[in-house]
Amino acid sequence: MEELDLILKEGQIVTASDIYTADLAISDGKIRLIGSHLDCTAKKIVNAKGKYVLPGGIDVHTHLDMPFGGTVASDNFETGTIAAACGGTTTIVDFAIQPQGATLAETAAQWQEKAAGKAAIDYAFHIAITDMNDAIMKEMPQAIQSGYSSFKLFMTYDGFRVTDDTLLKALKIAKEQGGLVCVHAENYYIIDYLVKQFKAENKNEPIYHALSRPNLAEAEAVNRAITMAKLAGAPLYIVHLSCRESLEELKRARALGLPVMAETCPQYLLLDEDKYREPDFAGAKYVMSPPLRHKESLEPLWKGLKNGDLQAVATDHCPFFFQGQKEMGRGFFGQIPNGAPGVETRMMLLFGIGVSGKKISLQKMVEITATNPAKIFGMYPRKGTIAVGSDADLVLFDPARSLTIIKSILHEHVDYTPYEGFNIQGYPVMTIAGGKIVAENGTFTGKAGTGNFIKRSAPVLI
Ligand code: DUC
Ligand code: ZN
Ligand code: ZN
Repeated sequence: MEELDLILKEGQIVTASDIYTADLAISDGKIRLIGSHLDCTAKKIVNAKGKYVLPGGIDVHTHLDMPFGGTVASDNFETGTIAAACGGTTTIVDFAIQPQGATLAETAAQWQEKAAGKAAIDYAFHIAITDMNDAIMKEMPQAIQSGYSSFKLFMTYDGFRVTDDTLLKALKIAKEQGGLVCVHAENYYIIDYLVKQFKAENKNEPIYHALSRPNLAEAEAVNRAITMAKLAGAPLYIVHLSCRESLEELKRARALGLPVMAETCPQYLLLDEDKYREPDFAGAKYVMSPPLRHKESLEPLWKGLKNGDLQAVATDHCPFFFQGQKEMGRGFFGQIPNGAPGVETRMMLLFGIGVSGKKISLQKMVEITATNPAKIFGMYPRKGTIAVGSDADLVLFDPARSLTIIKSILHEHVDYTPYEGFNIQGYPVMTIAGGKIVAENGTFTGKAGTGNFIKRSAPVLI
């Protein structure tokens, strides 16, 4: 047998279905052996006793180096993936946003260039179609063949949004070609009307961002997207589902047996709209779309995860500096760049609050942070589980370590974290990506540029 690179001794291996004690051996970036008291040697041996060994996190919703709202998201593929690695995430699926007039191939090439030589962990791309026409529709099958098997369509945002007929056509093509359409579901007209009304009334503070995007504006669009998917006979994935009204629409669709899936994000599980009322314009830190919701939505979303109504937790990591970027909107909430950081904190929050707080089980955490994302986005079983032959992408959690999250311990290239002061029980003490230790105790030990592009296959519907 070839020489092994790394053995993790006596860790508690956690998958979406099991927890058991075993040794785990790695070589050439793959998991080679799992068993008790493996009788072999390796270049490096790690004592994993007392630690949980989880599949590395897969974050299927990031925006790195993205031009948006008159500025550019502040993490690039180097800083963003280093932050991800330090937080226990080993694969991201970022959004390649189609510039107006560009082909899908040009869009993909542009984002490949942003990531090449920079990414510290593996990466893939959804293509966000913002300028749909017949030629783009004809290009969708080729994009799917090339490993870009999911598309995002925005139902709101000037310059990005598509009309319902376009959504319907895209869903049909995706269905025929083994692709998946993801939607940002918010009703454009409700938001446009309310934003204009608040502006006319000189209501310019961050709280009006939330008030101009009510729960029903999301739930209506979720319902409409589900209707289109039903008409097309196509699967659908709803990104950043944020409130209980939308969850009700999702549950109704799934109860009918429709292949509709959705993610929520840590911010919708842990933060609420009171944040927009923080003094000195600090509420701008939380301006994102959809906005943070009333407290009433938090528990239903946790319950939705627990019960399997919601399939995944991603971050919508889209950081902008408070100083100089968020401040662009001091005079009017509509000019605050939409987005907040989160790629580094997702896994520690889900473990440290979700699992330790008994809101979800450890296996559920694996399911929603790795296994389901890998299945839905065509990477399973190469990724998303711990099995012989799978990529050696792992995160070790020490359940005994407690920590208060503060910006200075994080690597996200931005001047704040929405989770400042959050106390967590359990911490990702080691991240292994492609068989290499890339982070240890919050320090990056890997190398930028070693991440690989992952070509994705058709979705597995769950
Ligand atoms: N929402 C955000 O808050 N930022 C980026 C894009 C999005 O949909
Ligand atoms: Zn979105
Ligand atoms: Zn997004």
